[in-house]
Amino acid sequence: MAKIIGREINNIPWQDKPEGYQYPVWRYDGNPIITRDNLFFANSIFNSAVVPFGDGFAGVFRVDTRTRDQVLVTGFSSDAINWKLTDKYIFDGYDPRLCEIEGKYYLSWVKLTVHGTVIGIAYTTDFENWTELEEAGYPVSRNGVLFPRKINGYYMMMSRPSDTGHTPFGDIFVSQSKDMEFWGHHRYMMGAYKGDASAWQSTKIGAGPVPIETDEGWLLIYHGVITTCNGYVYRMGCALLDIDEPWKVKYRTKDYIMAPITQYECMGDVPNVVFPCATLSDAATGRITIYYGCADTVTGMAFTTVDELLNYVKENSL
Ligand code: BMA
Repeated sequence: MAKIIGREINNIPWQDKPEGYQYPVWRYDGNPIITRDNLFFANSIFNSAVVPFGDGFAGVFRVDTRTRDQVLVTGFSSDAINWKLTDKYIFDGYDPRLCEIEGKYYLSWVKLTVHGTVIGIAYTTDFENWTELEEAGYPVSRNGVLFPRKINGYYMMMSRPSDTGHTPFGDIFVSQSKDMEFWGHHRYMMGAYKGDASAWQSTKIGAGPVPIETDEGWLLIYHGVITTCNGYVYRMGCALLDIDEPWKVKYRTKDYIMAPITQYECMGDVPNVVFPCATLSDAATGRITIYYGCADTVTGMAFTTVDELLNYVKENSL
């Protein structure tokens, strides 16, 4: 078994892979786990981030309100399936990721400014009080995702330079910082794949959850987009990155690992979207639970293991 380097989470949500199921990621049979019914002012609650916190779990949730404002709220859970969301907005914006580094929980998200979207960064230790840091770079950028430890003395963050619209292009870059304030040493990591060999990721890609450290490298789950007659379709892939120079991609899935196929992934405010923003992973068992937005409307959960993903990416690599 490949090893996850990280904490044990013995109460990680889990269901075994269904008998006869052929693919590396399978859905929770109680999906969706979060809907607009979780908050009276919500139009939709999706693309959200969770982490272990105390004896349970905490999260930052993307809520599009009933005025269609985009805000982030906190939430708490003892089992990581049933969530109690607060009605306090912590920031405007969308697509939060949460990353624990040296006892602080860092939030990176798509912050809205008059000049376009930027990567906002803030941290908390208690999910009550937040300290906002300098924005990481200038507009327009999205999908800012931190690595969970310093690498060779640098904090590292992936991001995806964008435009002010629905961005018909997009590649992943890695930036480095000594202090979480000044970012530089930018490196290209990987881009949309031009060609039929892997058309599901031919328009744009973006980092998903915080990467998982393994004894074989960083395991990254990301989203890939294709343009169809009916608009964009968002699917999930994964890649294995070099442990010391994570802009070096060792393997990357040719086939996707998950696509919108259920009713709650294919119907909603934006149909045909699965958008992963967080995982929980258990170093003892290799289990990984993925949290993902479904059709920009509700939040779902899916399961895999470190071996399922590593075997799949090696056997199906571009
Ligand atoms: C992206 C982001 C995501 C969203 C996706 C599909 O550009 O805005 O929040 O899930 O589009 O609409």
